[in-house]
Order: sequence, then C-alpha cells, then structure tokens
Amino acid sequence: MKFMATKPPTPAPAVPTTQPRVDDGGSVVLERRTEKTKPPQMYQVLMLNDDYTPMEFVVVVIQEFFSKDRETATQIMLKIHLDGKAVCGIYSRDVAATKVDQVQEAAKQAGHPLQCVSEPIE
Ligand code: TYC
Repeated sequence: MKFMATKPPTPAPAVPTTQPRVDDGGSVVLERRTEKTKPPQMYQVLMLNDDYTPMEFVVVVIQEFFSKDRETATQIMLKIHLDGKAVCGIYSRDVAATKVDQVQEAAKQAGHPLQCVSEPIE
C-alpha cells in the first residue's frame, strides 16, 4: 500500500452561470444572469507644465516612473511643454495614485514645482 504525505488537490468548484431557485409553485427555475463583470475603471496620469522645472528633470522622471525610453520620455516632456499637459501612462486606480505620489515626492525632494494628476478615463 502506498501512503501520500498530503491529500491530492481537489479541483475548484465550477462557478454556475445560472442560479437555481424555487418558484411559488415549488418548481426549480433556472434564471440566466444578464449582468456581466465590468472591467475596472482605469486612470490616466497626466503631468502638467510649469515655467520652472528643468526639461531634463521631467525627462528623467518620465523615464523612471513611467518606464519610457529616453526618446519617448523626451517627446512626452515636449508635448507637456507645448500643450500644457500630456498623458504619461494609464493604470488601475491604486497604481495611478502611486505614480502621482512618486512624481510629487521626487519633485519636492529636488525643489521643483512639477505637478502630476490622475483622472478616470472614458
Ligand atoms: N516648461 C518647462 C521649462 O521650460 C519644462 C517642463 C516640461 C516643465 C514639462 C514641466 O511637466 C513639465 N523649463
């Protein structure tokens, strides 16, 4: 006889697509669910222009916190400089909030007034 150290894994129960219920007459009725799970709300992180933060600092921040290569980061920085703002990335709510905090903290440490905001999209 063979012994096993642990029980074999039991498969996860299947999630029903219909919910059985008993109607007034005692019959079991299957109702099809019409609601679908919605994808999570996403947020865009925007960086705002100002007259004082050095361009080089903005490029480095975009590279570091938004994982852009130097060329892309430079293009985004120039768009902010010319248009007043630009999207640096799109994330779930918590990740977007963390990006904003990281940028604000880096700007504060360096003594620059750089501003960054997040807003829901669509
Ligand atoms: N306008 C700034 C300058 O001329 C550069 C700058 C770009 C500042 C983007 C902020 O988000 C910014 N030095």
